[in-house]
Amino acid sequence: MKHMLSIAAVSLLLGAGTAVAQQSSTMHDAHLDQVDQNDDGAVTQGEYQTFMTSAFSRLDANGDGQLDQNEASAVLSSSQFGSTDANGDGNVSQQEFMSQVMRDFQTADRSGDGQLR
Ligand SMILES: [Ca+2]
Ligand SMILES: [Ca+2]
Ligand SMILES: [Ca+2]
Repeated sequence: MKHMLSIAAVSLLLGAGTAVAQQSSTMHDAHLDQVDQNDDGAVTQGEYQTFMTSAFSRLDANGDGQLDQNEASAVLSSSQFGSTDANGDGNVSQQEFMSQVMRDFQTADRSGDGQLR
């Protein structure tokens, strides 16, 4: 899970975070809550995808559909940026971003039921 995007960081970025101190690298209930739109205690792939799509738009400050390293720096370390930038053009496109975060979802979903809880 070391390449996992920090949901904590993304949540904070979206302005939903209340506890700045909780910069845990593991997914914490408080952060999952913000992704869990229907509050059923589980984050489905769809909820995660919606959350991350909106995170991408917020990160993309200049709205060109790509994250440069500066835009991504709030949630990606430079080594994470490098591994997310699949075609190595120095920008993370929405497709690259989503394919990375959906891989992260599958990694985190150890039980393989398509839900994080
Ligand atoms: Ca849910
Ligand atoms: Ca951009
Ligand atoms: Ca790229």
